[in-house]
Amino acid sequence: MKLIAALSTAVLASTFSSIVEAHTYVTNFYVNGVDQGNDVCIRPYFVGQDHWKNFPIKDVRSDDIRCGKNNANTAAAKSCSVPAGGSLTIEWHAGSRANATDEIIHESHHGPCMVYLSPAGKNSWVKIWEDAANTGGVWCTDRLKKKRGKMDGVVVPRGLANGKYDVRAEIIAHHESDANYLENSARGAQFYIACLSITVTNGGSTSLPAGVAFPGAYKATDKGIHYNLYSNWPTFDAPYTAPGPKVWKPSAVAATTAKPAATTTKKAVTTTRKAATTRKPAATKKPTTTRKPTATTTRKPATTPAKKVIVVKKIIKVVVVKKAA
Ligand SMILES: [Cu+2]
Repeated sequence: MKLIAALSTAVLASTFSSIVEAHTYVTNFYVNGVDQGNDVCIRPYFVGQDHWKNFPIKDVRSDDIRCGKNNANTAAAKSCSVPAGGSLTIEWHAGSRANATDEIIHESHHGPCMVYLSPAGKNSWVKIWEDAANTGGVWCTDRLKKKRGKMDGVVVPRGLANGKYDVRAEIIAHHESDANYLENSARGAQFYIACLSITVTNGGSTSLPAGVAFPGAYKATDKGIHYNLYSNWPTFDAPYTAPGPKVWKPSAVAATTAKPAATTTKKAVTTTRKAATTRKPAATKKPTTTRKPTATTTRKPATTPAKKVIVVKKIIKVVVVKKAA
């Protein structure tokens, strides 16, 4: 019995290996370039008789589109600490990471890569990074193969509030997405997904904006999903637009960190009062145009400190003169 079981798994493994190695999954996760260990902080992939961990998800209406097969509401055993502003590197493989010639993802699999962030367990995903460029028919998947599977360039926004977050990393393979999955479930776009757990430290006061839900964010008919990779080979349908929301630009973060600028404007207001007699003519002309006010408010802080210095210098001089006297 044991022998038969061993034989059957061996046969299964050998028949599956060629298909299995065509796909991709995440094995490792790095924080600021430091490998956190095999499978660490990654939701464990589901493995079943008819599903291997590198298998794609295809139905965007399924809960599986959130974090992979049967993983919508699971959690990683550990959450990795990442300082706000720190970098995340997500390493993908088709088969074994120990195999130096692992193909990472099959050469037929071309498509974009995306990374989303959500407060832990909230299913409110904000896209923080994407590589959807397909210049000359070279996609993120092709670049990934050259980098030995390392999806890099992902940064946790500076100023993001401390706390636990879920990271959703995704690759879409378009080699069969000229077909719409809803019309032909044997084909369609293939989604490779991994969810990671991170704990942000050294953060600021910026919370994530409202995100999108999975399922919900994608439709099988989205232009970046039902997409014909071969229509204009090798230039493809450039420019390609990835599905989902646009990448969140942490300009919101810059705005919160720029608070000191807001306080200097207040000071500028008080100094303008003093200077009101000399500048009034210019001030009355300016309101007619709509754009100038921003220009004037930004310029004012630059001139006021200098003026203040002069005033302070004068005061000091007076004090010095008085003391000397
Ligand atoms: Cu595949």
